[in-house]
Amino acid sequence: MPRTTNRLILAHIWVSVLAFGVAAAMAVMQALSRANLEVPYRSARMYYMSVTAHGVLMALVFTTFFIMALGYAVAHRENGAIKWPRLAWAMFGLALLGTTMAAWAILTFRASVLYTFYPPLQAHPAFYIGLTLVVVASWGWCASMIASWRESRRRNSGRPVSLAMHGTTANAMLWLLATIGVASEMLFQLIPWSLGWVKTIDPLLARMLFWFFGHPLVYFWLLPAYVIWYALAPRLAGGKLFSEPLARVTFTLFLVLSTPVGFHHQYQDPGIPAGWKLFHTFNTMAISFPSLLTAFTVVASLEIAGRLRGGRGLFGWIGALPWRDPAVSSVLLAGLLFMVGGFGGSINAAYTLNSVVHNTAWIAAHFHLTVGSAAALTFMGACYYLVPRIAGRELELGLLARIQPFLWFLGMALFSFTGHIAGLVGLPRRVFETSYAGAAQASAWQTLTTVSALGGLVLFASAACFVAVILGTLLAGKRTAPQMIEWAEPLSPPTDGFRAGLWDRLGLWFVVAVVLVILAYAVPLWDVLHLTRYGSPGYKPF
Ligand code: HAS
Ligand code: CU
Repeated sequence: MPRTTNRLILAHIWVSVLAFGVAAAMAVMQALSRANLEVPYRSARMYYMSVTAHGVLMALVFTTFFIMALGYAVAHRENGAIKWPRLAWAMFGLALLGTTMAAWAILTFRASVLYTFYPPLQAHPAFYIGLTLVVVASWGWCASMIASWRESRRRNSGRPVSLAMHGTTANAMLWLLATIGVASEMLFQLIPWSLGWVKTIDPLLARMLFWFFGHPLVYFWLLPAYVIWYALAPRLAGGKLFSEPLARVTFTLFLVLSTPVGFHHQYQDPGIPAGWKLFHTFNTMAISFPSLLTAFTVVASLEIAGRLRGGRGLFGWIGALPWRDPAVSSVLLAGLLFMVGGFGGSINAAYTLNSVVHNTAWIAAHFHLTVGSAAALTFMGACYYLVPRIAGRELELGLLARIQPFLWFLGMALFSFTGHIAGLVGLPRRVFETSYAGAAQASAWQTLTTVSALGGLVLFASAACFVAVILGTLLAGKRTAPQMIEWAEPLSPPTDGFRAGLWDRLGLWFVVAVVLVILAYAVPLWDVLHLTRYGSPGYKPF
């Protein structure tokens, strides 16, 4: 690999891992605070600053920088070079500048608006402008991915591009479509309002634009994890990918169906007719389907690996898998947690059940099993494989790397399973203290929040292991020659019928996705823009 591509990828990994470390430290304080334990400097002001920093740094910075790093590694593996390296570096600089601006605003208490930044809570303009810069930079990454995909198709003259490139490109296209929502919200609403150019803002319109972006955002996190589950994990586990065509279909379905579902975050919002909410519900049910396909294909691939390694009987193959390899155990454990988290997602998506769980601790528990486990744990495991290969160094602190995924699993189980139950008995999400001045009802969740806090401590131990291993490897690992990534072989090669595959034509499916988005959003957006609207001034409670 040319050194400049390696450096580019490692620069992204550095930002990603450092953001992760800071965000993990913030999380401990939050978990202890919600268990009503006295921690130094505990106050509502500190809590909401910390939750904002944790959400933004974990969900938006750690993930996005890792996803860009992985994308460049995939594109490099595909074509032997990445497209437009200068642009890639410029976009890295822009994303870093944006991150620094947003982080400054948050850490100086000027942007305690949480990672969804719902108005009328108002932040310093640097927060909105900073995040907008990160989004603009990510568009440069998307262009590079799509250009790499096109080049690979040209060079392969008709043969399909690698599955990893297919999945990464579907994700880049999905992201381009999704970010139209947040870019509009930033440019037409939040930035002019935070600068004082307009006095009021329409929260409903802002929420619609946010969730237009916010739901596909979750698949922007998930698809790189799926790239690793399909294209890397079967090989690392010692097996083959069960069905490559099914895997390709999965990524294409995500491109088509990820965006027209945003109202499942707004079931309880006024101003959106029930019929439109129902349409988004149907689409939500449809978007669960590619994850069910994934559960089937990935588990079948793992079974092949387990049996090739000598596993016998109905479940014997599970024990035969290489659980001691952290790049594999992280995928296995992330998948197990995602089974629970994904099932919870289907509950969220049902209107009547949503009214029980909306805005409760259940939701925070749901997304710690999805983005916090399916995506984050997979990314950490992938780092153990990628970083030594790209940096040309041996993995340091191997023992810590080996126990880290298990600690994460244990911590997340303690944190999230209790969170789900606490949500069902009524504990709201995003409250700073949960004793309600000793109200009788609050005793229902006191034990649960204590166990949850214990989970938070275990998670922190796991996070510390991860940061130590990666920084140790980058700074002190024994030098070796950089190595290429090796993708998993399919069980049977793509057939001729599939080669002409409709599912590979991502440009066409992008157009289908746009049409579906117009169907799902045009009328409700038009209504919000044309009916009588009420603006709100900004609020800064802290
Ligand atoms: Fe969600 C809220 C519905 C998936 C993230 N979600 C959130 C929020 C976040 C989030 C961050 O309908 C909170 C937003 C906020 O702050 O307000 N979600 C769903 C549905 C799915 C789903 C239907 N969510 C995700 C993923 C996320 C994510 C993925 C991040 C990466 N979610 C909702 C709804 C809400 C919501 C409502 C709004 C709630 C409210 O009221 O506010 C589906 O995509 C899930 C499908 C998944 C499955 C699981 C398949 C299982 C697999 C595992 C295979 C196992 C293996 C392991 C490989 C059906 C693939 C094998 C191991 C061995 C040992 C053999
Ligand atoms: Cu969603």
